[in-house]
Amino acid sequence: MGEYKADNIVVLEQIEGVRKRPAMYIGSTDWRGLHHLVWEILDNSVDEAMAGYADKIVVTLHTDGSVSVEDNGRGIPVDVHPKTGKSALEVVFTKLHAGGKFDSKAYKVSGGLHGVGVTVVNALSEWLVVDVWRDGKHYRMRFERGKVVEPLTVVEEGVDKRGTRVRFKPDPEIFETTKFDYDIIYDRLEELSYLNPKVKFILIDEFTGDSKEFYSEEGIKELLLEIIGQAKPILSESVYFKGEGDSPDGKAHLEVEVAFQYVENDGETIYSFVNSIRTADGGTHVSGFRRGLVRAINDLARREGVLKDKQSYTAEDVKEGLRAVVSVKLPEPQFEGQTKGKLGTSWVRSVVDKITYDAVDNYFATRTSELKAVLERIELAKRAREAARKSRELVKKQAKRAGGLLPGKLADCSDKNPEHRELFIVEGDSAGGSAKQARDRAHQAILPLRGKILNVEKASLDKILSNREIRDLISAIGTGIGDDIDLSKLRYNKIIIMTDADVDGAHIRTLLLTFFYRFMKPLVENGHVYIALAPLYKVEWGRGKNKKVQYIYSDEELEKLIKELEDQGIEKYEIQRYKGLGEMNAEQLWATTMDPRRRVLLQVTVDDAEEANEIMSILMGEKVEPRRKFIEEHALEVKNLDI
Ligand code: 0RA
Repeated sequence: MGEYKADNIVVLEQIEGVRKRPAMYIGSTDWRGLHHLVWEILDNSVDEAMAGYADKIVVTLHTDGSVSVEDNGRGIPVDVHPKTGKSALEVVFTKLHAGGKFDSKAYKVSGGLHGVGVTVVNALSEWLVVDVWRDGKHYRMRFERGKVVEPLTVVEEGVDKRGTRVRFKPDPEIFETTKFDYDIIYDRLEELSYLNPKVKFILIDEFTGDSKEFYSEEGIKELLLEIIGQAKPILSESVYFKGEGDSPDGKAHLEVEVAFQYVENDGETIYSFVNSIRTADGGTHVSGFRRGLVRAINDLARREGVLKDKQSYTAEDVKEGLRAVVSVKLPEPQFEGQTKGKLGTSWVRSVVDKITYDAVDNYFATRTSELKAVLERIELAKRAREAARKSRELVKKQAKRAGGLLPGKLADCSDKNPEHRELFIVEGDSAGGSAKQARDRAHQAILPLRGKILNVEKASLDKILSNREIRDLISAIGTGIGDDIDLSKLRYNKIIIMTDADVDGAHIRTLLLTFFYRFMKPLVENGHVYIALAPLYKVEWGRGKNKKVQYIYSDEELEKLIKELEDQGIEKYEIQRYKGLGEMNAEQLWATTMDPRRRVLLQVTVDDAEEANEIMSILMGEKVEPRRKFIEEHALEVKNLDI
């Protein structure tokens, strides 16, 4: 019995220790630490499912502030250890790093950010109740702040249900907040459903009555489809492979699972996981995948004769259009970085590299036409990158020439103070001509752009940058572009896009905005970019001294004015519809669109960079239809009216 007492003292001391320094075990006592408790409990049920014994996991947010996780697995063992007289269940919930079979690799694959054990959850809960259904019985045990308050008892016999339910209420003495967030748990379960295919995850919110089911038949292949979204794939189906390997010392085993695809859109997206935990900043598993892919692609391209012996594609070329999910499992992963979102375990890199190389090499060995499509995509990225670099250099060179050589078409203004200067970007030479006549020469500069040159359906980046008109624009603005942008060199305080109020005008305006967003974002962020609103109609009425003229900027406004006029008994009025800026004479253009006292300017802002980025990718995307539709619907929806 002495042994039993000593053991109990150790258990109580351990619980004390966890409650004294909770952050040591769960990272923090804020909302992050709070949700960590759920992940911890969830991990155990997921492990049971991964071992093939459970296929359903239900998470419930209860109105008493507790949360429960229930699975239909084998049920936590309840057999009593003869020496201590304690059940296996009690040991699992009261001893830190419970030894024996619960720690064995066969049962526990996780451990990483989580994996501190359910004892920690128990110690940090006001109360915790475990229900186990196995061997035809329903068992229950209850704890408070880590200590047993109701011993293991059989609540019911003759039941054929199997499984485990852990329900706990976080201790408000420990946590800054004890309110669980539906959305956070929702996201995690969705992610888990992709990482653990064929397992049904259910989330129930008893506060609202909401519930949600997550199920994936094909796992990360389906997650990859989510990531690809509307983008157009290059390969007829995504590449999928699995592999395993060992650490050099032979002590650790690694499992790798990858799905990838190439799409027509630019950029690279890789979702990566370690032991089912998202690694937002990648790490050695991701760099191993990239390296293996680049090596395989280069060797395949050489074999195909697409590359000569000495040529090769760089990682930069290979990543354009790449969409991938990389998931690895290994014991005791090391995490790095501020938010521990990066895998640091270095031997993982070479193992994933080799597995990737072999799998990609093998996959394309028999799929020549698919390989050719990918190589074409990569070649395109390489050329685009080279063209972009060349034109950046050209722009830089231009800017370096004494005072910067200004484009010939630019009708510059005379005031030297950039604060007072405005640049009008005008669509078409004829409107440009009127604008030059109409302007206030001291403060307003005019740069006419030939619309049809910009009006390309598939305006790829290199096309935009090698475009004469765009280069003129860059020279006129003076700041340079991209990472080298220097706002102190900005030659105009206001850059005003002045295009026709029709679909073509909207298209050109959108291309210009896309350009500003991609290459001169700080200009947008600092509110230097505007859209000039051109009138759609001119309405005239009255005679002689009573003659009245009003410019109208929308159809609703026109309807309103006509109603007003007719209400006033004015039967005779004349409506002129402007089809384009070119139709207006200089005087009219000044009065309606350029005179700072009368014009309507819309300031272009990027207050939500992510949202804007998404919009831009629709606009820049490969699919013409959604883009055209979007442009027509949203082109004039710009915030901040500056009249
Ligand atoms: C170890 C052995 C056995 C079941 C479990 C662990 C188990 C643990 C958890 C935690 C949450 N749900 C769980 N389900 C099962 C079973 C040993 C046996 O029956 O032979």
